[in-house]
Amino acid sequence: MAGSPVKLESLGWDARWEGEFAKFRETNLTPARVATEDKHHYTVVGEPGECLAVIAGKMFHQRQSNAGFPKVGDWVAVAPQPGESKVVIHHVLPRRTTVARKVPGREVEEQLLAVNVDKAFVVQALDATFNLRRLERFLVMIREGGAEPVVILNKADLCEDVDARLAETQQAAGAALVIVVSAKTRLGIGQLRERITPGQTVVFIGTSGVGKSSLINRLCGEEVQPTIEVRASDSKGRHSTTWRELIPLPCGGLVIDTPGMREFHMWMAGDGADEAFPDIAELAVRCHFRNCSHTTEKRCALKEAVEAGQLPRERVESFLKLQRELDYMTEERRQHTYMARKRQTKISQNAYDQSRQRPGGWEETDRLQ
Ligand SMILES: Nc1nc2c(ncn2[C@@H]2O[C@H](COP(=O)(O)OP(=O)(O)OP(=O)(O)O)[C@@H](O)[C@H]2O)c(=O)[nH]1
Ligand SMILES: [Mg+2]
Ligand SMILES: [Zn+2]
Repeated sequence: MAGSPVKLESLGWDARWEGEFAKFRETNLTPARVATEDKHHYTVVGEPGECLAVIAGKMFHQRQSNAGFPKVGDWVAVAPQPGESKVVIHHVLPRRTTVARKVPGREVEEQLLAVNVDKAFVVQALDATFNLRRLERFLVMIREGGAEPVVILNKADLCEDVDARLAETQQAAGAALVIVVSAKTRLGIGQLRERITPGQTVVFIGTSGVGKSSLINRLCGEEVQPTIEVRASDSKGRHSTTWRELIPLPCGGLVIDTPGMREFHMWMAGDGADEAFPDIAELAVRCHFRNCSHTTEKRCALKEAVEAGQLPRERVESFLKLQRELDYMTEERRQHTYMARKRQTKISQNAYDQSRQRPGGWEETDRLQ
């Protein structure tokens, strides 16, 4: 590795990571964190500094899915290659948190946007693109993966009624903190900085043009990330950030910039929806029927709250829509795993048959799996 020496603690390393890494130390591997990824080419940063990295052939073949590849934010075990400046990644430490979505298009596969982040800053712009329903989707996604969401309302300079927007957002955000900022006037930047303590990792997510990179530049005190002017006509930006990258802040802490997302589908299904909608989860236990679908049933606490004006109708609709999507994904994924297992069994069976006919046949078929 090359560059100036870096303390692992400043990258988020702690006693728990050290404990998990102990077995790799015995085999002379060293820890490093993935800073950038680009089609299986990586930069990692560890004690000696930053360097290029490739993944070990064995790891390439043994992974179960794309999620098995190292991602920005991962802690990995690396080995130097004699006579080369690149290192080889041999293992990825188990992830503490993930931020994931379903890959765009029809495939049922998870796409990891960032891993091992303590917090996720969900950025929305206080302009024509402001959308509470979209915010709710992001919050569900983050809660599912275990990171703490913080809602950032940027471009306050463009908004006439910040207080009203803040109140609406606070209701949609549940327990998540909401911070109003402007990358342009620097309003609230200090508050943002205070939320990122040394050793912590924060990912910025949100649609293209909301100002993620502009805010990161403000936090860094210099232009480290490129930004592009948005079209005034529809407030939409062209994508200016094209990769994910782990960036150290001068005041300690690390941020991950991500490209804006156009398409966003739920991936995991767990308690994320309930956690992102605590007001609804709390009310729903009062429905008369335990398995109330909150649509046609009588004595539904959600419907009553909407009628009494205590809960916005759109919020309930948004919750039900997300719930349906999550249920659908769970079912799709169940089918997907079932099919994959079936294929696997078939391959093993063929391999077994062949190995009986041909001595030493296992070696060749091992590669198939
Ligand atoms: N008026 C105003 N404009 C802002 C503010 N923050 C960012 N912008 C502008 O919004 C545009 C998009 O900003 P970026 O930081 O590139 O947005 P991004 O979220 O990183 O976009 P992608 O990288 O495409 O996902 C740029 O023209 C910025 O100058 C703000 O607080 N107020
Ligand atoms: Mg950007
Ligand atoms: Zn109900």
